[in-house]
Amino acid sequence: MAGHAVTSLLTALCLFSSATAFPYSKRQTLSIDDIQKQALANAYKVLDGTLADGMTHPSTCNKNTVSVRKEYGDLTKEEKLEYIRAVNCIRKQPSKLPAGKYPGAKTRYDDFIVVHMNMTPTVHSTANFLHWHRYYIWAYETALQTECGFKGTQPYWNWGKYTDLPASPIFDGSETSLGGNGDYVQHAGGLMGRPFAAGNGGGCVTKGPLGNLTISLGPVMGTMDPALKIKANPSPDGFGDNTRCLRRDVNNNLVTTSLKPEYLAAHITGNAAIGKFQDTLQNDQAGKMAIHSSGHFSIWGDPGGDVYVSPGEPVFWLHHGQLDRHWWMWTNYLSDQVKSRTSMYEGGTNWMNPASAKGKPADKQWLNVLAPAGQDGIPSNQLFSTTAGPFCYVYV
Ligand SMILES: [Cu+2]
Repeated sequence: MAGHAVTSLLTALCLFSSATAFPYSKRQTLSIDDIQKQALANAYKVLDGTLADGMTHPSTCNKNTVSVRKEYGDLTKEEKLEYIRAVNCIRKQPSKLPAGKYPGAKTRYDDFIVVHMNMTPTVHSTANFLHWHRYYIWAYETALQTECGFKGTQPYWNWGKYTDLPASPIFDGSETSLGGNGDYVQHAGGLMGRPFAAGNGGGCVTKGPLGNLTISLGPVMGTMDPALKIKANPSPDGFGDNTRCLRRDVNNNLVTTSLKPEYLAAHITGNAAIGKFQDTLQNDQAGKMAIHSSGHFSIWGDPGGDVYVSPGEPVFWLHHGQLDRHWWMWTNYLSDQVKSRTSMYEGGTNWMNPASAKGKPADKQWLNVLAPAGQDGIPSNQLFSTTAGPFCYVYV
């Protein structure tokens, strides 16, 4: 009897002191890891036909064939080296753009930058922002696979995972990183009217397997300290040849604020409509930098901090991979919402023109020379699911 009473008391104490150890479903707030787990479980249900999301899923995309995108730090050493090899390869392949039209486009990698520069006003703060970037990242992953024999999938950077970003597996400068931080140069912080502390970089990236990278396109909308005197492009549109080093100022200003796991989870659970979800993703919120910008400005530098030319930063693809995952989690984590969220579409068609036409789900999206054969001009409503239309992948 006494023993039972003691056990009950201990149980009661435990309930108060560590409620999270118990299935306290009503009070429990979902963590970002819970959201990821639920989203993946539902994505697999969609694939095996036990949960309808309103899309047609090709029979060629199933549990056995679906590809899996992983977090960079979760890749094995061999997987990291294979990704780095493929990135270095695409940076050496010839451009497929019309010769002479874009003098700064020297390689196949540059093609990805040019297309982004051309499309910037119509794919940011617009209805197709998430859709077009999903399609764009997939085209990059596909180019790595088909043009450089890449055997893996596009990795992502889980924003909240590294509280010391320069020391993370992505930026630590080791042979398995995507290059180190920029070398330290004295430079001012401050970012487009926001207070922003300068990090310990600011100079050229010289360490790591992607060290001594150069960039030729841009800048168009640079955000680094003008005192660094980053060379202006000979052409006002940024397409001229302006070969210079790639700079970074990888910093910890945002990884423990607007990119921390609790904040990301609250963003997903707190915004039920796509318009609100997109806007709060892209616009600063109550003194916190927007989540999308926070990823870019945690890397910063040139061209990483330039909205037009940012894909010239090799970690752009990991950041936007995570952005795509964030949307994928939001779409899929609630089984009774999967169908409605999969088709939600809202917003305008031109960032620079608030009076631009409303985007329609049937609007075609374009990748020009980046699209694999027969895969250009896909309507947004075929880009809603990562296992329909041209896609067949999930995130783990
Ligand atoms: Cu973009």
